[in-house]
Amino acid sequence: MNYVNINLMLFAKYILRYFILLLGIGVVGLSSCKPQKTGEGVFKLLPANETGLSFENRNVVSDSVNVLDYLYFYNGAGVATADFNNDGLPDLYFVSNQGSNKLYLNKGGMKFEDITDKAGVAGTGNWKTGVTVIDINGDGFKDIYVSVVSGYKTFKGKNQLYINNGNLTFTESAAKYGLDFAGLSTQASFLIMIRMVTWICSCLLHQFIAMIPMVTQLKGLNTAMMPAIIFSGMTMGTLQM
Ligand SMILES: [Ca+2]
Ligand SMILES: [Ca+2]
Repeated sequence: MNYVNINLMLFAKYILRYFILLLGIGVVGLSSCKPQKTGEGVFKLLPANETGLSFENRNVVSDSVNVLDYLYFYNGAGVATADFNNDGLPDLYFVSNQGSNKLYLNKGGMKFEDITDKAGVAGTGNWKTGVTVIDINGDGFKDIYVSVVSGYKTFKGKNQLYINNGNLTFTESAAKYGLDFAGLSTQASFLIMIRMVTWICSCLLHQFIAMIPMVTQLKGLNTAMMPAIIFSGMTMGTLQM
């Protein structure tokens, strides 16, 4: 066997190995490329008749309210998730531009119950735009703040604050808290908490010795003052601290 024949044999050997490797990759690739049905993948689509989540934000076009006259017609209205009854399961609150808002209680096992009517959180106003959840009165139960557009075209209404009564019913209290804003609201952000934390941290860093009396002072802060502080920064529906 001469030198040329040896090289040809080695070349054929490498080609065979390369072919077997490609064949293996092809087999693995084909086996992993089975066609997927609709709803399969990282997430699984659950139908409304299984979950009970049948909310739909259906906007009705009219001569006075449409996307040509109102650019934000199809912007949607928003959804919030929070544990409103403190049972460890996140509940869902959907906002409808023109229809009824919906509160769904999480029953576990991806099953939800529409408790909007008995909770009293359907919302008012004919163009609702957003929702923010915050425990505004610090009682351990999450409250709901709904933003509403008014004063433009046929839009009427005021922002609403639904205070959680702790038994899956709510009491609309926006006027009581000074948060019944009427205007071009889109979405509220309660940034006061961030500002307060920043302020506390700053104080702790720069005035470490005064830490104890300062915290004591904060604990004594009348929580009823907080909404007034928050609202003082609101301009055209946007909270600006
Ligand atoms: Ca819950
Ligand atoms: Ca609360």
